[in-house]
Amino acid sequence: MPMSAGLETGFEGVTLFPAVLDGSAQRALLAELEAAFAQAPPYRPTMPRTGKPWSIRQTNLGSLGWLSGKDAYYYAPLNPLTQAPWPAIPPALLALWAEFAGYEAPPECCLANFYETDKARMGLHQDRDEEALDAPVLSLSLGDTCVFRIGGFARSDPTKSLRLASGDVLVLGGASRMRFHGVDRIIPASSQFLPQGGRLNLTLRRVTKP
Ligand code: MD3
Ligand code: FE
Repeated sequence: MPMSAGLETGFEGVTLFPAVLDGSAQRALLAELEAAFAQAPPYRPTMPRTGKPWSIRQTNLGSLGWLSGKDAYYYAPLNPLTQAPWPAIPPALLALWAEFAGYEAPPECCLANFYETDKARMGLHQDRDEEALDAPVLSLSLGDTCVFRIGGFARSDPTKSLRLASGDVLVLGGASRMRFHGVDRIIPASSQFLPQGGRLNLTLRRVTKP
């Protein structure tokens, strides 16, 4: 059971748990993540088909990585840049999943999104490449606050904005698992946590059916 109730967001199945990790827990986790990122360096993906570069960089941890291929998005057990398995998901992130996700099986993918400049954003999209759509998605934000947007089940449905700050956990499950969502912008210098500034998002997903 989560230690705090979490904030209702107005969307059933979408719960914000503010400041779950305090500064020292965030620093301990970041040290572990940096060791993992040295093994699997962040890269700039390109959009399938168009080849347009993303404004963010990405890498993965866990048994399956989420990748943007030439023709489609896909999950793969090896890092195509190194041919090595992705680094393990740190225990502190697995513990967040155990506490907040309420799912029978552990996450298989931790996608790390690096929003390094105030130009970095993520357009409205759905997460639909997973088989286990009954599992929630859990997101941990580190560094600068972002303006996150969540909408309905069609791109043109009305949306609402939420601010996600360093240490916040957002859980997206149930009927809301397939809602369109994205990141409009990063608020520069809103946190001192990351030495270079910017925002680091860790998204935990169950990919296969347990
Ligand atoms: C799924 N990342 O990696 S948090 C993504 O902040 C992604 O980097 C954003 O969207 C980020 O796919 C947002 C993850 C998230 C948030 C809301 C969702 C996943 C969601 C709502 C419904 C389904
Ligand atoms: Fe997403």
